[in-house]
Amino acid sequence: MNTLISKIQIATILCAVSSLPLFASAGETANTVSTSAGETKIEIKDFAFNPQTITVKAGDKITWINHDEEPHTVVSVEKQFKKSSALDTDQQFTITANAPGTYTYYCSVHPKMTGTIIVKG
Ligand SMILES: [Cu+2]
Repeated sequence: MNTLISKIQIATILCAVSSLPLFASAGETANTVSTSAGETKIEIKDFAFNPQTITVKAGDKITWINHDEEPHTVVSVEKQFKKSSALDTDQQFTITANAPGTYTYYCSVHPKMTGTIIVKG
């Protein structure tokens, strides 16, 4: 019995380790595509903004989409853009990045959720 359990545990660990590089490369690909399109998407999932930090050009659009079952908001720490309403599942919120600078934001429902937007001129 003990042997069986430890074999399953080893298999689980190996599986988790081997899948890590796949996730990393998938994320890089998505970043490149969305940045070149002039519209960047930020997914809200598992109580986190993903990607947490983005770099865009002035004039680009930024859209958040909530994939959680919980409502989330997008609120600028220094009120640099209008805050969103509470986003329900699959709801989106879009802003246009104007003045170059660094914008930090958070979710007012879950203040530990934070993200950063860097707008280049
Ligand atoms: Cu939230």
